[in-house]
Amino acid sequence: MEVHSTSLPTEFQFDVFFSHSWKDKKAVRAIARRLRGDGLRVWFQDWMIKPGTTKASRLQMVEEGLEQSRVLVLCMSANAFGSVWVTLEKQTFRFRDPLNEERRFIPLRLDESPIHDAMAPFMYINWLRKNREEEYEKLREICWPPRLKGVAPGKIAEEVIRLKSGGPLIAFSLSADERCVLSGSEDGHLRLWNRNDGEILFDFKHTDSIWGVAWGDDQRYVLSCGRNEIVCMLNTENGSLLRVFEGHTGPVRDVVWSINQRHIISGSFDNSIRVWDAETGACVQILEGHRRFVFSIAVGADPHRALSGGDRTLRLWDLEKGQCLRIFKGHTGFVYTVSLSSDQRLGMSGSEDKTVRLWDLEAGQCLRVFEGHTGSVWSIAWNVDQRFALSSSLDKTVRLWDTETGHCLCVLRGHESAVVKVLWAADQHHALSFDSSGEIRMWDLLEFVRVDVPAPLSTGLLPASDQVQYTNAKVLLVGESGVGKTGLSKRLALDHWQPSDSTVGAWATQWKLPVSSGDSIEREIWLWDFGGQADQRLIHQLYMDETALTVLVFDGQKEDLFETLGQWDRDLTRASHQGFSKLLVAGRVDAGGLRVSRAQLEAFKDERGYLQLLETSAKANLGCEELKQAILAGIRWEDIPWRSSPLLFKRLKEEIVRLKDEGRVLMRFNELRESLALRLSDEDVRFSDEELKAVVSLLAGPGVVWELKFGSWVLLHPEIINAYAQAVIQTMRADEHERGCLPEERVLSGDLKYHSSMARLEADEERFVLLAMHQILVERGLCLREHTDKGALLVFPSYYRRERPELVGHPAVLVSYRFNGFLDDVYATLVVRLHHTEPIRQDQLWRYAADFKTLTGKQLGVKLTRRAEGAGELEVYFDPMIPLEEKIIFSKYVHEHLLQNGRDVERLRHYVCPHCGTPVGNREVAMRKLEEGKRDIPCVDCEMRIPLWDPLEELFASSTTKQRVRELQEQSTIVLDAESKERALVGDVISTVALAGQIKPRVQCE
Ligand SMILES: Nc1nc2c(ncn2[C@@H]2O[C@H](COP(=O)(O)OP(=O)(O)OP(=O)(O)O)[C@@H](O)[C@H]2O)c(=O)[nH]1
Ligand SMILES: [Mg+2]
Repeated sequence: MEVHSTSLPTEFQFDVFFSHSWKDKKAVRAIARRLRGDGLRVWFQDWMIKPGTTKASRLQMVEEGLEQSRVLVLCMSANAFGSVWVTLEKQTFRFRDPLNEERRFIPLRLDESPIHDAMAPFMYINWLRKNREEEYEKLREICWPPRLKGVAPGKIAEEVIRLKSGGPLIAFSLSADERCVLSGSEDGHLRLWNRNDGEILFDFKHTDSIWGVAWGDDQRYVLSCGRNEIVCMLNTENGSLLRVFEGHTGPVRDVVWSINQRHIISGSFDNSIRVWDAETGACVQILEGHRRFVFSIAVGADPHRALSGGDRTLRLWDLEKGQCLRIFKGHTGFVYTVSLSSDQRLGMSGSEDKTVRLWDLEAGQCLRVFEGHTGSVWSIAWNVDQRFALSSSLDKTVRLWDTETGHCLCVLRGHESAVVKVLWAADQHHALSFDSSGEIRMWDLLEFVRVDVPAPLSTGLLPASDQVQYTNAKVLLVGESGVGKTGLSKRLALDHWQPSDSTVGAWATQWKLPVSSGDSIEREIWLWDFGGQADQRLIHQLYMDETALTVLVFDGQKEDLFETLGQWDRDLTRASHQGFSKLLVAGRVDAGGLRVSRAQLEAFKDERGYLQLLETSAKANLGCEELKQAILAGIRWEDIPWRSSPLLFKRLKEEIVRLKDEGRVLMRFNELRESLALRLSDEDVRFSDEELKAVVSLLAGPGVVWELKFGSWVLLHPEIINAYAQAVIQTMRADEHERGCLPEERVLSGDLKYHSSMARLEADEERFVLLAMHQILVERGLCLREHTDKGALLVFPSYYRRERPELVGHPAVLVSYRFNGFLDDVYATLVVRLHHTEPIRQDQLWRYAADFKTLTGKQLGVKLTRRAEGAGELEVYFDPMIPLEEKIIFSKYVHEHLLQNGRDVERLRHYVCPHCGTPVGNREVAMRKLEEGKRDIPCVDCEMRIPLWDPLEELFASSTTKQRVRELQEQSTIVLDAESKERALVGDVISTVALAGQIKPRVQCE
């Protein structure tokens, strides 16, 4: 908590002065820090007096400090009772003056040395005892200033109300006059409470859990929604049910009123948002786009706009046109809450990933990331002038943020359960927080949100002492194998040359930059060096999100250079969702210069939008400095959000990265904690398990480390998983029949074909990495586990090489899709997921084709064909005897899968003339006509009309089909989750046993 002393109207500038021997500095600093963290203004010599200050001014500063402090804490110890005692004792006089009622004096005993006679009469704080917490409370109570009296120490709460609810409360809303609270509970009670005395005004029992409640402005009507898939409108006078809004096909998570109260907007686990007419109850718009669960909706002054949060994205909607205007990506977990600024230019979101993000809605860009919570963020509230925001979390705290400086102004502690909801009171300086046990707390935040606290300009920020602002940019080095990427990245990050073996997986390191002048935001670069061998490219895509700049390195000696470069350029564009800067770099020029003309390369550079073309040699140190400068200049820092983080988080991150750079691969959480505690012991840095866990998960978001799902392991080098995955693929390729499968036992025991330059881990680490890799492959749906007599087999659909023979029984292609993306992945995951859906049985796998059977034994399937430039076409075919409904559900499932995993998806129906049986030749045109709303087209042969909008299309668009497909999707997700959990359990068991040292390194399969 950062308290700005200048803004406080008290007589004393400091609440407490620490008087101590310099030899006890370290111990005293820890106590001083804690008090400061609790909001007290502390005079501690080390913070107040800079090294190098002359003795005369030092004495004067001490004198002034004593004069301006209310409480003196005298730290007693052997050191203190030694030569400095006279000075220390002298400092106490003005505090011991009985006539001076305002000041207080309290000795604090640091060690067991006998207490000096002069101190004997005084009650003291005993810092020796085991129950130090109690002693700390005492100390804090004494130091607690009158300006905060009447307020529980450390809590700025003025008022606590407990609602007596049977089950946990999930949703809250406050009436406009702030007198009543509406709550929704897990056990289905919608209750209206009198906020003053907690009396229940009405209690309406729903059939299922209530997840969202909203109060109309005129206080006459309230809304509720929940697991039972409906939205209800009730009369607040008698709690009678006025209207039911039906249509969602999944639980409804959130509901809000539009600003003019004419519409109601609800967000559901059926992935859609519905807009309802409040008068008639009719659904006037269905907004689709979220790929999974909608958790939260926010509306502002413009009745046509809404912001929603769900799957890892936020979406901005035009409610009138039913269009998604913008998608915001960045969170690495579900988005549980969203909020709009009053001018509607900014958005804020809180997520499962424990961060709060600030978004520029017009530019579509994330501006800041606020770190500090150690649990999911559930609610966010913005004050009217948009400068301050509150966030509440599962970690039982509320944080107050200054959105301009990024500082966390205070942490409100006191709740004993997850804080579900936080709000500003109408006076804009009180906050109300609601926890799941039914406790409501009201906090006075006036001292933090006073309007006369000047808003610092965003340039020239003053850093708060316990917080940091930083930003990091991801720079990738990519290109063919052997072009000199690793050589260059060593040169860039470590400034030295060292010959290297071919990279297996990827290597990432942090490249620190000096703080640029003008602001206090630390800038850092993460440099990623990817192995260029073909087998690895697939896996690298996992790391390409949020790239700021890519360096495409090439070998100037290569024959078909432009073809290679073109391919890489396309892959890069495909892999990232956002734009990034690009540099084109020739490597190893000392070993031979360019074979093609520079002018040609310049033309390629300009055409494809590369910023610069550079010729380099890491070995001879040629062009490396230029490359460094080009990277620094090429990163668009203004497009990268900056992060505001507790200093503690930052320190922990740095030390974890250091451990990583030192070569640690795998650590148990406890081991990590101890090793960090040891490393940070000199700095007095203390941290809780929750804080460390939060830091680990913040690092796991962008893939810097991974948390294994078993045995509480932290993998410091996630790229090692790629290296092992590559070995799995190589092993499959080595099979002369390329059957696309491997015994699970072989994979888990590491009996694989490894690349010559890959250094395997020690056996006791390797088996956990193998388990984790196996789990990821299964969970991501890249492979199937098939049980056979000889044990489980891992089946990789995209590695089947047997050509499919011509189909018998003439199954007809119903629809095909053109799409872009990582074809192998999209295809493999589709086949695996289909395998896990109930109404379909897998039949045969072929080279890029998979046959399935329906429950009645009819054949259906998919076939992937590669087209030019890395695009693919997927055909969906059916036995003609399969009922239309089943065909549609299956093809819609495929459609949804491609939308979710591929890009530029185009659906092409195969129409056949119902009169003469001639297929429609130009499918693109037919689809375009259909989109334009044309109902039919003429047949080229018999010239009769071929209906475009037929029963099939109707079914395709129907909500029953959608719901059925979603059920199937959930089904496969459940199976995959269960498989993953099962693997995690295996991991846990092995991990526990290994810890007890009871088994030799050998992995059991089942
Ligand atoms: N002559 C010369 N050799 C270099 C230079 N940079 C790297 N090498 C050597 O060339 C070979 C390939 O270089 P790397 O940097 O490992 O190539 P890479 O692009 O990282 O290759 P992958 O990791 O396989 O994708 C290694 O033997 C390096 O030691 C250079 O500037 N000049
Ligand atoms: Mg390399």
